[in-house]
Amino acid sequence: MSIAPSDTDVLLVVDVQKDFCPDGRLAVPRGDEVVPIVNRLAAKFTNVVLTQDWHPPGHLSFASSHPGKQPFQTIEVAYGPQVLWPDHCVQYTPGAEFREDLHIAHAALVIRKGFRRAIDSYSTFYENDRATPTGLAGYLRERGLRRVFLAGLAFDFCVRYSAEDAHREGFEAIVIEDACRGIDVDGSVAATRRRLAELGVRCVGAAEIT
Ligand code: VGL
Ligand code: ZN
Repeated sequence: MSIAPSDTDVLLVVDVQKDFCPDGRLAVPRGDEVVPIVNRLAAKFTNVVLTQDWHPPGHLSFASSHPGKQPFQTIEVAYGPQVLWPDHCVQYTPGAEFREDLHIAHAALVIRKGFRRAIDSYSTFYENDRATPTGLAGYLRERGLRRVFLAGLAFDFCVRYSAEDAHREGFEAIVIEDACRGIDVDGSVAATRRRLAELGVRCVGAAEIT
């Protein structure tokens, strides 16, 4: 099937930051491969929004903030289970920057997330407490954007939860799966595919976007 993006579509480019690419502090395997794919896709969209993981030092999602805990363990926090990560995307550090080869001059908005010390944020719509909005839904509505295409890092965390929330907020969500790469903690990639299928969120290939 081929899909031609219209003026009411938006490409949401999730967390294409140095720390999520090889040599970064939370490197997603082959994360750098999404950059040229996303650059090519973005040229087909009038509307592009970028997201940026943006944590203060000592963030609650960092294993280093919990003595005795290791990265990739899960703990209970006030809003439920939270996976612990290596320190990553710390505000103003080089790892928090977008990849230098990401070239999307017409990206209109950057949504930063995860900057409250005690709340992590995977979704670009709501933080992990599921109650604190980022404002993205309001932006999309005011601009009349109704269909959200998602690409970037990581497939099984920030892309997944952003797609789920886009759907929950009444937008049509479409994940461009080969323009994403996953971390895969405890089967999280397979769980993502199952959940998106359950919700009826389509996964397509970049070649289908014309
Ligand atoms: C992400 C884990 C922690 C992501 C962000 O962008 O998918 N994953 N912070
Ligand atoms: Zn993070």
